[in-house]
Amino acid sequence: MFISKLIKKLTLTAASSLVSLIFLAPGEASAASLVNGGFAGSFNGWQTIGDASIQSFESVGIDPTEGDFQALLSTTSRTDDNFNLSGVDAADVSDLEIFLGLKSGSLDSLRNSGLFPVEEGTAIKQTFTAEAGSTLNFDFNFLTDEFANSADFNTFAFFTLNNTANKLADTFSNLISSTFFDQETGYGTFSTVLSETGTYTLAFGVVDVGESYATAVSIDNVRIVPSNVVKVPEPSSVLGIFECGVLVVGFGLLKRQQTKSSKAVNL
Ligand SMILES: [Ca+2]
Ligand SMILES: [Ca+2]
Repeated sequence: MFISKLIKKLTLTAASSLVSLIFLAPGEASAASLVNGGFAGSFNGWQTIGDASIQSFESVGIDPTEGDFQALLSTTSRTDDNFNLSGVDAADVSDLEIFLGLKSGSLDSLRNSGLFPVEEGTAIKQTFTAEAGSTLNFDFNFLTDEFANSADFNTFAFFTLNNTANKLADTFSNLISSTFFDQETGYGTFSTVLSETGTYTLAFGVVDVGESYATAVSIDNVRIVPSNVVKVPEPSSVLGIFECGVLVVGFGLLKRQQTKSSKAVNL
């Protein structure tokens, strides 16, 4: 009896080890939560193509919305003008589309006016996992030396989520004067709810159109806000139902949630 139990136990142990090995097999992509959404001095966690750099207020006169640094992506190659900041040329549109997992022509289809096609630009991307119902938020500032409402040179910034491209801003957006470029939108926040639990690839980019003037987008404070906010009962009803110890835990959670919420909207 003892022997058979021992054999059964050993078999189960071996089986569970095998399961562990299967799930931890090397080479498996193990996407994790989004990291370095504030671009804290580097592109750690992000992949880049083209003229992508980390910039501070001191370096470009654009105030990041989180911490001391932000990502700045531009449409410029080193021979274009003086705005190339990374020493890496902007990438040809076909290379950008491959990097972003987009079908050929996808970026040009976002350009809804004008004579000239999308030519080159810059993008960054990161793959992460998120729970259904969580909210993706990020801050962006579109900057350009192109003329406002430039139909033929309507350079633009965009983001992609799981290989679908969406325009963020172009020369028809509301622009104000800028210090580093001629005009900018100023930082705004984009938010979208992630409907499914799973793996997401998020990318940001900017492209020029024909011989348009230098354009850029700065990105900061990319963050995922979970939806699983624990609802804490009103203190009056808690007193009638729960022990004092539970009440203390409840208030602790409430305080944490409030801190989290205020962080999420504090731009
Ligand atoms: Ca930052
Ligand atoms: Ca260019």
